[in-house]
Amino acid sequence: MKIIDAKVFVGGPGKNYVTLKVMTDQGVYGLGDATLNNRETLPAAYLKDYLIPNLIGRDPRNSEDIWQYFYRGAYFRRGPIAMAAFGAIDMALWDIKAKLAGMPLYQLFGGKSREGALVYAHANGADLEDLMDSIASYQEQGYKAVRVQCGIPGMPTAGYGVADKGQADKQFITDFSGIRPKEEIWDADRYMRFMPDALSQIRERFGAELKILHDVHHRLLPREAAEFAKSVEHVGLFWLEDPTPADDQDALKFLRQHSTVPIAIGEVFNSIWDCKQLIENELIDFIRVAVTYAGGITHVKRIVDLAALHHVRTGFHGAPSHSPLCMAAQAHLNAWAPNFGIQEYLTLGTAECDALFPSNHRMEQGMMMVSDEPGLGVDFDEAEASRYSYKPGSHPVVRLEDGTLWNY
Ligand code: CS2
Ligand code: MG
Repeated sequence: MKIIDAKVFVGGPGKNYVTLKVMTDQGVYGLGDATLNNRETLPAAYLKDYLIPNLIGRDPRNSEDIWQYFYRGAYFRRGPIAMAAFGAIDMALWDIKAKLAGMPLYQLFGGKSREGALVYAHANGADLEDLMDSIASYQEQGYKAVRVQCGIPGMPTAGYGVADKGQADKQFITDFSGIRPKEEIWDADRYMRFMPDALSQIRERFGAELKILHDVHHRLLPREAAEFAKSVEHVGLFWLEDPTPADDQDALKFLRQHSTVPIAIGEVFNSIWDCKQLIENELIDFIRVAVTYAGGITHVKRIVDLAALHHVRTGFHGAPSHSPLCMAAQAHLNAWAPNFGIQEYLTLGTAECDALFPSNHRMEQGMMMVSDEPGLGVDFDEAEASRYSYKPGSHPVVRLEDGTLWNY
């Protein structure tokens, strides 16, 4: 069996999905995702200029050897662009393998460990009142877990993950007004004064059952993060996400000495080497890698297995920018992983997106139900794809009030 061709498509409804289609001489094809948010053209170029010419002619069933060939063959290790491109090929090859077996992908990992995967939605508000309404609306839709982000009084710009007043139901995706990032202001003091009490009020209003998550988005210093974590312990958070940038993995030891709040880190990591120390030293409780950004199923499954040895559960990244193909790969891992924790979920569900990526993956009462179709269980409509093209966009950058550059 041989790979005879592969094509890359860039575009989508309000997003720049990078979709890879790998064709074989037996008519079976596989789909993979290389959507690196805000840098989409780069994995697409890597795929077109280097990887696809070296993929044609290979046996698609040898996904491990093909992964090693590209990873080791690059000589220069890791990096989000390369790992997203390898990830797309890897996903497509697992899709082909499972289609050949006539089984949904999770069967090749060891079958189902659960019927549905718990997901969390994104509630937000320009102020606490808006945020409370947003949480209530997700609860009414059946969500059992909600990430809560709130505008901070006195802070000149809204803050990470927060929409304008009354706009909380708008999904946060890239700003497509141009390639030059907007700027936001961060003020740790105002945040530390406001957010712990806001979280207490949310717990009081919604009661013990709601799983509450909060994302600091890499903005605190290690000492501030430890103080913050300590001050929200009584809230009983499901997790506190990215309290510090985590480039300095040792810094998390300090936080751990001061608080038992569950910590989730990893959405910016792209290999097992980025999280090995955090996992082996049991400094985190949830690993947040995405199948696309971290080299595909072959590599992420290794991370999940390492995490399982250290009581670290999964909480795969699933921001609005993630393609339904990445979400499907994660749905199959979620169905199997003995150490599954939760899944961030925002991608599926718009009519245009469903038309581009038809699938039977579905949401039921705050749980993601995996498709039983052979393979990843997602198709790609090329006629729909021809309606979309690449749109330049960017994440904001963040500064302190005096102009110092900070972490988005
Ligand atoms: C985030 C993301 O989903 C999350 O938890 O932190 O929204 C992140 O900002 C984006 O994925 C960046 O591309
Ligand atoms: Mg995050």
